[in-house]
Amino acid sequence: MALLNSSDNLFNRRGFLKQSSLATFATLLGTDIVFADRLPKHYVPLVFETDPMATKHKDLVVLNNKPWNVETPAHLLDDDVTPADKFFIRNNGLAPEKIDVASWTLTINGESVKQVKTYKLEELKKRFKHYTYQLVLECGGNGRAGYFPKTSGNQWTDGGVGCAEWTGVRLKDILNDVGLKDDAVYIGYYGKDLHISLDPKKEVISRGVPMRKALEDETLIAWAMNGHDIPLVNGAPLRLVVGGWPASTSGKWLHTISVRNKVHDGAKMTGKSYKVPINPVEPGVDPPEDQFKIIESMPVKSLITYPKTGAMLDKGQTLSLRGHAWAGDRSVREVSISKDFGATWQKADLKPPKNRLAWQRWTAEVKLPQPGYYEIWARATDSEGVSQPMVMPQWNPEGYCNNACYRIAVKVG
Ligand SMILES: Nc1nc2c(c(=O)[nH]1)N[C@H]1C(S)=C(S)[C@@H](COP(=O)(O)O)O[C@H]1N2
Ligand SMILES: [Mo]
Repeated sequence: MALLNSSDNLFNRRGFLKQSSLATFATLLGTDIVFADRLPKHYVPLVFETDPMATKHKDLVVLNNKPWNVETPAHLLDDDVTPADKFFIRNNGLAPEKIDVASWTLTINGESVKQVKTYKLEELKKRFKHYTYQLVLECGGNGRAGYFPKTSGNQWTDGGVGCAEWTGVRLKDILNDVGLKDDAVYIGYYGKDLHISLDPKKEVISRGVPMRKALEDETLIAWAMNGHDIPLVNGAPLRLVVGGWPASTSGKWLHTISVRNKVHDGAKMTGKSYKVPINPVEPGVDPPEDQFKIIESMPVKSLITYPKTGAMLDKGQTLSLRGHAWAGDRSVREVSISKDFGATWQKADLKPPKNRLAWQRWTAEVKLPQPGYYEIWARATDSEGVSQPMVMPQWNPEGYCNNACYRIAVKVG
């Protein structure tokens, strides 16, 4: 699917498909392209042009299609549970073209397993108890567009987040079945996507979490999203789901989990990826690598999902607002709304989460005194008393964890 527009890497200098690209296509297709030698210049076989957006809501916003990075406008995140067609996409490479569910396996290996074990997907479903949780996945780079100075990477505004209902087995049940050595400290995942260069030896992304997070009840190896197969672009047929942490830890197209005796050192665990400076830096300052730490739980955040920004109200009409709030590993204690640029705040009605690590619904009724322009700001506070910043939070060179208050514009006629 996502091979569309990766063409720069596919062709040789004369514009014909490289031998290596042809070999990759054959592997992905599970068969040869007959007449491959007659393909026109710069021609990508149709089967690889399938658009992942075909399965998504038409108003999702494509930030990048090479690889696919697609966000959800806030007003489309209004459902209690995010439907699959409104769930954001963040690919670092090229999604596998073909997945064979019947032969799909999960291998557990690494320095810290007592034995290497491989399970067929069917076996996982049969042998272990099933669990369903609503879990928030938020890209570590969500909100990046709000940082000044600008940081490089996909310019996510607010829509790199969703809370779907995931069904699968607990990672801890599988690890328990495999047997761990005492020195296990971290897990790392491996998925079946392909590096954007099409070099099969290059890893796309292979991240992980410390054992304490891996062994939480809600950390799932999931095959279903909202009661249906996971969409291919979101990681079918099997993915890791780690709620509350950067969604980069939730490996898609999962085939292997390694249990490590050190911090996992796969692609995007090293360098500055998904890390922030240990000590706050002045905006624009990029310290050396050894002064960075890995992002763990995501910060408290909220969205106004109704109405959409730009709403028009009649004079005297009460503004009915709603949205969601979430706080990484924590819960949300309070959501407050301001109609006067933060001078005064009114408490919203806040529901408890469906389960730990799910987002929480909030609603509020706001009276607007007279015709004119207003801004409505929403601010959540987590269970430890930490609130969202009004404007830009601590700047960091990679542009992660922007949890500034969400705002909408409203006019009363
Ligand atoms: N195999 C694999 N897993 C992956 C990725 C990827 O590119 N390849 N992207 C990660 C990142 S950075 C994010 S934010 C989430 C996005 O999940 P989604 O596309 O289902 O929204 O998947 C994570 N898991
Ligand atoms: Mo991400």
